[in-house]
Amino acid sequence: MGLAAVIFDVDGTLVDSERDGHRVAFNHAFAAFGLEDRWDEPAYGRLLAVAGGRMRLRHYFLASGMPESHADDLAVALHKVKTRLFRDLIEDGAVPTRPGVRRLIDELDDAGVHIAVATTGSRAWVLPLLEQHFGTARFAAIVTGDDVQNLKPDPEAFHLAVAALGVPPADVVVLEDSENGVAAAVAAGLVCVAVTNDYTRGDHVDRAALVTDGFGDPGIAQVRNGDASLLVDGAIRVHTLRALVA
Ligand code: XBP
Ligand code: MG
Repeated sequence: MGLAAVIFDVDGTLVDSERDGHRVAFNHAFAAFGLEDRWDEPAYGRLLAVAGGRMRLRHYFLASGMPESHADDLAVALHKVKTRLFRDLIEDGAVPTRPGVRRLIDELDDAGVHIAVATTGSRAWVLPLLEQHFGTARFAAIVTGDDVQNLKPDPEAFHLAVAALGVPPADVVVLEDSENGVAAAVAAGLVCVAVTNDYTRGDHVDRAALVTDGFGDPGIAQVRNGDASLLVDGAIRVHTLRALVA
């Protein structure tokens, strides 16, 4: 049938959310708990290998020698505060969309291509973020970290999104930014485009059908892997995604 739907990852793909968003919220949560811990930009980039904010905290506390039961309890409590603080950052306009993604979503809408979301992030902030930038009603399915048993790189979120969309997997393209995300999409049997960012530029994403450093707005998206002729005026457009499932 051709391109029936596009599934977007959120963090690092729809929005530039990690360095100045989640990382800041984690650090404010540490301060709210009276902890001296702070995650600087390089440390947080390494911690991003662990999907899920609560699991990232647990991993960090265990690695610092904290007993498991304390690490579990503190991760749960601190992540609740972090999520509230991240919602505040969203409301303050501190989590912007990536250049070019809004244009692509408008084009997909105009072309009658369904769009969906499959993210590891928490529903408590994903919904207000999508509402703020796009309107949640535009998404035929929204799968979050709260809806799955297994986070990326497990393919569960993409399996749920494809089932909710009700379209053949062969007619779907995924847009992701990270190694975990591309691995999850490929494991779900889906064609994936990787749009890397400052944090994920070094990730192993070459199982994606196309790897670029941005959506191509403004300026030209640099293609790291795949056929650069699929871009339109140096940008990822509907034509690009259609060509990948033709
Ligand atoms: C990226 C993640 C998320 C965020 C933090 O999700 O791994 O955990 O880093 O959000 P995506 P939470 O799949 O959208 O790239 O603290 O809500 O987990
Ligand atoms: Mg991501």
